[in-house]
Amino acid sequence: MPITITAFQTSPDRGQGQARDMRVRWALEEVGQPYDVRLISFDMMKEPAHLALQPFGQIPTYEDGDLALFESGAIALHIAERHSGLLSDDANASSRAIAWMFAALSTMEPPIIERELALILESGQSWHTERLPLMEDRIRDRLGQLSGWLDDADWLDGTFSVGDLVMVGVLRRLNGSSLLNAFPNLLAYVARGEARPAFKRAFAAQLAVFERQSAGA
Ligand code: GTB
Repeated sequence: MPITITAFQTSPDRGQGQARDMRVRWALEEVGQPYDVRLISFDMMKEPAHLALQPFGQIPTYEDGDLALFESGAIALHIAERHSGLLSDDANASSRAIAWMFAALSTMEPPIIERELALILESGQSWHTERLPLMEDRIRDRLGQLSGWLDDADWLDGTFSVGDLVMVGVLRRLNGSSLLNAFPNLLAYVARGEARPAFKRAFAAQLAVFERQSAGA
């Protein structure tokens, strides 16, 4: 049985690759592992069969033989640990790459998601216009720190790693906002990630789901 992941049956972002199956697809493409995708609806995500795989009723999940995983970061790390290409053979470099993966998920992503949720769910609130700039300042602070670290390097710690893969995925959540524009090196960093053949294959695969849907297939 091939590796099987889950993804949205109906892509809410119209194929922009913003859902978290994208980082799992990208990691699998980087290490050259074929995979199947089980597309599921929002209703299916809340059914017992899916909740047994993902306790919060979300995508993505990952199944390989008798192993079932949830949480895109844990899945990306598992793929990186089992296959070569996303972690260095040097133990210290590998640990630093994992630190960057955690930095992406627990330092960079939360304020970005908080802003997204505020835009979607709180725009009607009286305090929204006051709160939004505060949230954006918090994101800018983090982007400034990250930009300072990256400087003119291609990747966060030497060669491309799972840390970069997850970080680029997180920064892509800012596409459509102007927040990255003040940081040309981060714009170039995201573009470098998106230029990788494995990213392109992953992106095309999830876009194809949207295009099939739109064509009514
Ligand atoms: N921490 C988990 C992980 O990293 O795996 C979070 C998983 C998660 O948030 N999954 C979302 C989900 O299943 C999809 S990715 N949501 C359904 C639910 O909770 O009921 C988040 C997402 C959704 C939509 C867009 N978009 O339209 O642009 C972007 C990202």
